[in-house]
Amino acid sequence: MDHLIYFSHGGIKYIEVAVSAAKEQMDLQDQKIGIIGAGRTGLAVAAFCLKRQAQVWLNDQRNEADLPTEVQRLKAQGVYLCLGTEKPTELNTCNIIILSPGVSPTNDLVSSLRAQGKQIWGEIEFASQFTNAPIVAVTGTNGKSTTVTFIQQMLLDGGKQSLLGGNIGTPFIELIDENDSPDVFVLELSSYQLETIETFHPHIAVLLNVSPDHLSRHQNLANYAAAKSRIFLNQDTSDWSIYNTDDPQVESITNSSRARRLPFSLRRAVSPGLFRQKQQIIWFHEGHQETYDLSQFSLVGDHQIENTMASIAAARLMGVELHEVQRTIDNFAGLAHRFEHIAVIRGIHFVNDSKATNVGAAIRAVGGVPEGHLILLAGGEDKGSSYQPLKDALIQQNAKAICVYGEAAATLQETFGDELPTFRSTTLEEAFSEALSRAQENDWVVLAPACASFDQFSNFEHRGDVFRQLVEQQNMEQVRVG
Ligand code: UMA
Ligand code: ADP
Repeated sequence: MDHLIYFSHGGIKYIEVAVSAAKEQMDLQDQKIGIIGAGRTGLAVAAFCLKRQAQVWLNDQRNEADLPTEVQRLKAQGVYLCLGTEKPTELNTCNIIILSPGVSPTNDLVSSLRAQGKQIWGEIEFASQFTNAPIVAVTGTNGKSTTVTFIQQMLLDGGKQSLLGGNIGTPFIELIDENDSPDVFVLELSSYQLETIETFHPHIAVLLNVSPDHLSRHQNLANYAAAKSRIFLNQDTSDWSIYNTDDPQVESITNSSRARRLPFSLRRAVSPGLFRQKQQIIWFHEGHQETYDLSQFSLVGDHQIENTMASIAAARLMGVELHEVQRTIDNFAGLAHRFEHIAVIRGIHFVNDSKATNVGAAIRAVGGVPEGHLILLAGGEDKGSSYQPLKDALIQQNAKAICVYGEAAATLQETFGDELPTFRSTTLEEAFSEALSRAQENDWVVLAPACASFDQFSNFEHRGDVFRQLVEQQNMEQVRVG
């Protein structure tokens, strides 16, 4: 950063990042740019490059008929299509290649282009070349979307002009307008996106947690954690690394950061750092203390306190006033499909946690329910990690029933069946009926699948919506929650 403005509020000094000197931006005019992946990212990159008079080739493994209709509009505007994995020879003529996050940088096509000496860029790295605005970046296996949304809301409530994007849905490149820079970008970053960054430099980087996920892409936990650690790669002593000190993987990754380290903990009082004390969050910072009240906070679960601590630190370090942060905490409603308490019907609670697409998130859901009352719906597309830690959590919770379904059903039944009451179905609908037939007053029927949704649904939102419909179809007296 080129210069920083210091100001003081309530005894604690905060930094506000001033606009740094203009980066020398890449000139795309007449550049030959190849884009791999014609999903949300690829289409946004193509539109961005086209607007800057580049020649654009768009590659996808899918056939033209299967691609989004937006592709036809781009084609009409001059984007060339070169489809298939076998013979996209047109990419050989490009000097810059940009990868969508879902494209592995080590696949055969990318490897062959790299061997030809092409410049290979990930979309986040590429987009970051076109802006000087400060960036708050958040990664972790779970909690990213909730945390970036929370931070964004705090910034907006604090009067900061901020834009939200990345893995949460809007590609970073789509947020870039060289003529209108926001005060701050808030970016959710996946391991796929971080894997290909080289100079990307967030002023504030948040690492929430690391547990096994996406192992089919990264092969093992060490590679996955290494991809996550890149969020700190280019930070320096003027930056901040906010991290969960309770998570040993996170703690060891963050040791390598050159930025100022700001831990948060649920388990102990950290100083400097943030921690929970009864119904409050305390922040010790440079010899001073701030206190945040949680009595109006509506989200359920310890993990939401972790997300809140990270969000408070990020927003305050970006200059939002304490009382504005407190107001956001009091009003934040969270996101759909994340431990969403849908209804209580005849005393039975129904929770939609469809976004619990991995074992780590499902364990948090299990921990959010009264002991002895959990009926879990789990299953879907297997992601290659062990279900044993979930089994341990279910045993500890004395779970009443586990209703498994989908592609992973056999593996789940094999893991749980010897020690837990496990019932196997084919579809979510059948598993739901199974769950209902066992549920009694004060029980909690929780959809926390620990798996991806793609075997039976278009995405986790679709799966959560189907679950909600199943709940709503119950011909019972409903008492709405909240
Ligand atoms: N494709 C290829 N070759 C490949 C792989 C994919 O041609 O080797 C093509 C597919 O046929 C498809 C296109 O690439 O047409 C899809 O590209 P993509 O998978 O990168 O997806 P996008 O639509 O560009 O969305 C991506 C993120 N997707 C993934 O990382 C898989 C979105 O995160 C993100 O919201 C979006 O960019 C904007 O930044 C989604 C996701 O599931 C929600 N993320 C994973 C997660 O959260 O667990 C990491
Ligand atoms: P992400 O964007 O990382 O997938 P979300 O905020 O969408 O994160 O939440 C995904 C899942 O993880 C949900 O099941 C949610 O209840 C759970 N979750 C949210 N925050 C955390 C956290 N800090 N630790 C563990 N699980 C979490």
